[in-house]
Amino acid sequence: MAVSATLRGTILEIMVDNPPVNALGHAIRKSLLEALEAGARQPEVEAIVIACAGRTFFAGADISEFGKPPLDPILPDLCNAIEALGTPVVAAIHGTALGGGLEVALACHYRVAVPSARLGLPEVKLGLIPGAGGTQRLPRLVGIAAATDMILSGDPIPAGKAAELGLIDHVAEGSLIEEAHRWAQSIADQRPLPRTGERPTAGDAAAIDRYAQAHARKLRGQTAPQACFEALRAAIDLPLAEGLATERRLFRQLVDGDQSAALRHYFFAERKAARIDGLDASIEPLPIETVGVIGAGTMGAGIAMAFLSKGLRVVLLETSAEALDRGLAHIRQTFETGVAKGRMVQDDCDQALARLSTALDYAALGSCDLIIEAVFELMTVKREVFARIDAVARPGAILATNTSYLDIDEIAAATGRPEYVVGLHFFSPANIMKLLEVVRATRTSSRVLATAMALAKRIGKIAVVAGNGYGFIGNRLLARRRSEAYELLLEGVTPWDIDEAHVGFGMPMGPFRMSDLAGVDIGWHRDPTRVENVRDALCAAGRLGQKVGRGYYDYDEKRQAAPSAEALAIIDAFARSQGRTRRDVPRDDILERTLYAMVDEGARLLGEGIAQRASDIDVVWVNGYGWPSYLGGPMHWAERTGLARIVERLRVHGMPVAPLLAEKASRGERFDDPQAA
Ligand code: T1G
Repeated sequence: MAVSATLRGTILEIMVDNPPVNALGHAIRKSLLEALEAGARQPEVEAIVIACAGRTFFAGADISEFGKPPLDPILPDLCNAIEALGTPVVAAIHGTALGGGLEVALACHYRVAVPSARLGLPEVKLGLIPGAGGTQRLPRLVGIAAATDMILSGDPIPAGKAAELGLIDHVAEGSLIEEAHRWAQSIADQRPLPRTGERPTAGDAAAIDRYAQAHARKLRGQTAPQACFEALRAAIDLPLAEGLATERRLFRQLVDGDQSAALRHYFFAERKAARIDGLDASIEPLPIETVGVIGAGTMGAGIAMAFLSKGLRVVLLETSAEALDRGLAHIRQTFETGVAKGRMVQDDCDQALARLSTALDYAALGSCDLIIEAVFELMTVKREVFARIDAVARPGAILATNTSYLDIDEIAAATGRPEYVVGLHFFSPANIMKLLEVVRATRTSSRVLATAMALAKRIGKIAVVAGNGYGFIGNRLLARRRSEAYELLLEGVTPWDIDEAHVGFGMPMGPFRMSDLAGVDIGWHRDPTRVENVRDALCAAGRLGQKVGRGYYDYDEKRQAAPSAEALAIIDAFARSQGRTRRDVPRDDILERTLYAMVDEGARLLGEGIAQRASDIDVVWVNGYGWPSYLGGPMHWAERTGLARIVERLRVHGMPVAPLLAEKASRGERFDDPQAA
């Protein structure tokens, strides 16, 4: 029984068991309401406790039900029914009471939670607002300021903070169920039952305005946050019933909109990425406790921190004591800043540093379970390092490369154990960025691959499997966008026009500001006499990017960017040297030429089997490159734009169309639809 009711003395205990997260799907809502109403009719029942089995209290509505016709009882009605019951109801909270789960708890008359519980309204992360009373009941319980923070950030708060705010009535230090029952017994005859409290006062609206102003940039382009603000204002201006009606109207608008569809797509895409098609799920990952990191530069230090902060031991190897000292200083400084900013507790910082050892001799890596290199991106260097790793690594150790685009088969061939070689492409800063491309080379064994995926989850990374092709997934689309952007430069479009078009689309920055930030000279052959493209021309003129104060843009001492007349002159001169004529390019064409090219490249990745599924490509570009999550990722966005339209526009621009893209477009199919026979 997913919902069972058991009378213990005069307390009716309703236990919900709907793995994996007790989502409030239709069947649960129906059974829960029936059990509550039946319990309230029993004269011997003095109070009711609602609890959940498994790892968590209700973690929200069932997201997979959105986009389908709502089935009664809808969650708002269930919550209103709970609040209106004549019998007191106590919510017993553990795990993560999120979204509709917290809204059910808010409708209960009392809330008891264990110290480790977390409570939140993450709907805004799905392009929604709390749609079952949260925008009206939470402000009445904890005040507008705290409610605004919770609803607009979507981040959960710990039980202790919830108790301070009055969101929960009692923190259960012992058995949750027993203490919930004791609480229920203690309030069973208290009347009147606590109802949703007083409306916040009009003066509280200032807290909403303050939040909106402080987060304007982060919330730009998104519809749900604006709806959250409107619903919170309704909590101040309107009686509860009218406020709930406003919330319902706003929720319905959002749930039928593109942005929520994109964010819900992304929610499931991120979880689907963890699955490797065709890999036996029963494979036991290899044990990984000590990791060798070769290279203590920005990348190596970041990778070391990614493992250290999650409890693993690290042996950090460099070629000189000075390089090691620099790496250690970077790691220590980063952890201590984390402590100062409250992101890390001192004890964890101390323990992480205690798990770090350093070495100058490869022999020190002999006991490592996994060894990863983050050395210079040159094949000869990588192969030499791998040969040295192979000579000292213990049998069964995994040998990983952090290369961002080199051929991993060629690197693996430098060892006698290619089946233990895998790509772990971290994104800088590796201790912060959640994306990890796990690259399976031709000989990588299934167990090594399964181990890499399990390790990624353990260190809190979002792993996406890629095949061993140039640029894997993320950088392959980046390279295609960059080549189209270069073409536009040669036709007379300025770098700033291209960047502005991308920022207007929702990207955090455009391709040329990004190039200046990363370094225009990444991958440059360093021969100023060899000018084969715009990038070479800029590098030859010493315009290497923000780090030298000039690239595509000029930078002042505060690193503020300004369009550069000199850079434009260099671009124009190179274009003329190529016999290119300038022409007016409509603004819409800028995005079509660059973004549709990325979609075309994504289709090629699918056709070549480099990406398992289109949604994986979305996860990579949302997480690693800043594609707006409320647009779902390039492939989801392409499907919503219309694949046939994209094919037609690519052809108008005289650009190539991948066979898979043309085929899906002609059949009216989505990329991940099963391959038609
Ligand atoms: N609905 C449906 N499936 C869900 C789900 C949900 N709410 N939450 C998780 N799952 C699935 C997930 O897809 C995965 O499936 C499995 O459960 C384990 O999840 C009206 C409108 C609870 C913190 O946004 O944040 O209520 O891949 O891998 O890392 O106002 O899941 O195994 O097949 O993430 O331990 C609001 C979303 C909904 C919470 C657990 N609630 N979930 O994390 O496991 S909208 C949320 C999470 C709403 C009301 C509104 C996390 C978690 P599979 P997992 P985890």
